[in-house]
Amino acid sequence: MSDIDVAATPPVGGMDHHVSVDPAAVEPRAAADGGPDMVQLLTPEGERIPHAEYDEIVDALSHDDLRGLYRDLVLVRRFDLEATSLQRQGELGLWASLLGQEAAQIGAGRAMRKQDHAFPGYREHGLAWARGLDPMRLIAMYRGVDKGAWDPAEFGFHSYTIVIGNQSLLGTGYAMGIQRDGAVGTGDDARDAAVIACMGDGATAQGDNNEAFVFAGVYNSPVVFFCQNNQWAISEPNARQTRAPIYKRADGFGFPGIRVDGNDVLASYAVTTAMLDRARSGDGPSLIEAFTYRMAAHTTSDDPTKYRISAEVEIWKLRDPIARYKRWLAHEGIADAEFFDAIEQEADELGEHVRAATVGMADPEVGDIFDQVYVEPHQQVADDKATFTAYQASFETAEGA
Ligand SMILES: Cc1ncc(C[n+]2csc(CCOP(=O)(O)OP(=O)(O)O)c2C)c(N)n1
Ligand SMILES: [Mg+2]
Repeated sequence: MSDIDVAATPPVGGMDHHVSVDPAAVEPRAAADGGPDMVQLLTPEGERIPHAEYDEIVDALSHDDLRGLYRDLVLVRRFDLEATSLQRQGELGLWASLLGQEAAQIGAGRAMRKQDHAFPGYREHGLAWARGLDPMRLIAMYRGVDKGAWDPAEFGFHSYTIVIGNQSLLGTGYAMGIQRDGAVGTGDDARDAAVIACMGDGATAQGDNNEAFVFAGVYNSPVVFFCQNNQWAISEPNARQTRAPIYKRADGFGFPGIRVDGNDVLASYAVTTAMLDRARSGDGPSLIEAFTYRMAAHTTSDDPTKYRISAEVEIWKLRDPIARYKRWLAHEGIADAEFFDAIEQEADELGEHVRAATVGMADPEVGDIFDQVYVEPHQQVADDKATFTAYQASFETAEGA
C-alpha cells in the first residue's frame, strides 16, 4: 500500500472537492481499546471477567489444557522471534512476524476440530502450530527452498496465500463443499465440519472479501471469517479501510459479527469455539473480529517507524497476550514457577533447533521450481525445465573452465 495521505491528496482533475477522512467521524484506532462490545475474559492485568455466554466454554478446559495454551503462546512467539532474526542474518528471504497476535491465533486454532479446515494468509504461524504443522515447513517456504506445498488435507491447514482477501473466497467455497458433502448439522461430532477463513483488517476492503460474505450468507455456509484486526495494513491504518467497526459489517450480510479481544487467549478460544459449533451445526457463517495489534513491522521489508508513532506501540505492550495469561495462571495456582521455567527451557531448545535446522537446510535443485505445476507431467513445463537447467549448467561450465 502506498504512503499517500488521502486527506492531503490533491483534488482529482483540478476539481474543488477531495476525499478527506474526518478523524472525529471514524473509530479511534490503534491506541483505543476495543470498546464496550468487545468480548474480554482476561483484562490486560490478568483478571478474569465473568461472561454469561462464554464462561461455560472456558470452564470446560482442564488445567492441562490451560497450561497447554500458555506453552503454545510462548513457543510460537519464540519461533517467530528466531525466524525474524534468521531473516536479518540473511538466512530467510522474508519473514512476516505474528508478534502480538499469538493469542488470537492460538485461541482460534485450538478451538478447531481435526476435521475442520483453515485458510491462512502469510502470518498465521500460530494457527499452523495449533494444526500440527512442523514450523520448519514455514521456514523452508520463507527461505525459498520449498513452495509451501504441505498436504492441506493432512493438517486441515491450507497453503499460505499472500493474495489479500483471497482466503475468504477459498474458505467459503470449501465450506459450500462441506455442505454438499452432507457434513454439516448431522449431530455427529466427528463428522460435522467447519472452515476458518483468515483475513486482516486491510482485507475487509477487498472486493473478494465482500463477495465471499454474500455467498456465505445466502448459502448459510459453515465458515467462520476470522479477521485479525491488527490495526494496520502495511502503512494504512484502520481508518482507511472502513468507517464502520469491522465486526458490525456482518450485519449487512445477515450473519453475526463479534469483536473479541485478540490479545486474550481465553476469549479468542471461547468465541471461536462457539462460532465453529454454530457453523458445524448448520446455523451458518459468522465474522469474528479479533482486536489485536501487529507489534513488529509488516514484514522484514518494512520500517513501521515511517508511519506510526512509538507511543502507540508502547500502549499495546501493556496489553501483551502472554504476560496477562501468565499472571492469571499463576494467580489461580494453575501453573507455578517450575512450569514456567520448563516452558522457557523448551523455548530455548526450540530456538536452537530452528536455527540449526535452517542453516543446515539443503538447497533445492535448480530445476525444482518447475515441479508441482500440474498433477500430470506436461511437455511444455518439461521443456522449460530442460532449457533452464541447461542454461544454469552453462555458467558452472564457464566457471569451471
Ligand atoms: C490483492 C492484493 N493486493 C495488495 C497486496 C499487497 N499487500 C500485501 S500485505 C498487504 C496489507 C494487508 O493488510 P491486512 O489485511 O490488514 O493484513 P496484515 O498484513 O495486517 O496481517 C497488502 C496490501 C496483496 N498481497 N494482494
Ligand atoms: Mg492488518
